[in-house]
Amino acid sequence: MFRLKTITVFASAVALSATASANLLENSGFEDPVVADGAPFVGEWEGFAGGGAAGSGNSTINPLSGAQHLAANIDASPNSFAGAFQDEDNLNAGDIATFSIWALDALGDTGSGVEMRMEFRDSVSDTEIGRTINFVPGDTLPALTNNNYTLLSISETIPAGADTIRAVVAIQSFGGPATQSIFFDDASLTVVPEPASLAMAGLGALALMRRRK
Ligand SMILES: [Ca+2]
Ligand SMILES: [Ca+2]
Repeated sequence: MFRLKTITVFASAVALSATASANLLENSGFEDPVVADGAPFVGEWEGFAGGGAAGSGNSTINPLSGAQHLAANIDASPNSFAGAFQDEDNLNAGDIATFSIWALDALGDTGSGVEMRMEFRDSVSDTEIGRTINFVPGDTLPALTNNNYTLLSISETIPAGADTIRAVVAIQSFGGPATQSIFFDDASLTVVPEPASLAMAGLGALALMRRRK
């Protein structure tokens, strides 16, 4: 009898581990305006740009879905950058976060300056705890083309002390001046509970069952 209950608890823990959260990002398809109005950064995309004729914002030229996407553009000025980010708060350290977004190289001959990352922050002290490396298509991610959108995706465990993820996509010319135009659409940020907390939840349920037995 006891052995049967143990198997049941284990099976439920396995089922939980495969369940990711719903998409935590708002305006994930860029159908609503990308803003540039400062904090807060939760619930909306904040566009940013600097250097040369850089800019980012909504575009209707070639969306992956819906009527709009995010377009990030820079000219051949050195040290230019453009992109957008969004914060998601009330997260749990130890959970595994996955940030993904579809991207297309509108000019067909660049893309090396595209990057995506997650910045892990503490909302109380408003400081950065850490960040993923910059994931660059053609290096750690699939190279972009100008024909089809390519899915870019990164996963990392939320570090201790962090309760917020800043999901960032951008293009830049820090490696050398280059005119670039990248389209982004259908972003996603999901979390799955850390395996350790799942095991603890399973043990808790097991202890409860043993007490009731
Ligand atoms: Ca869209
Ligand atoms: Ca804002």
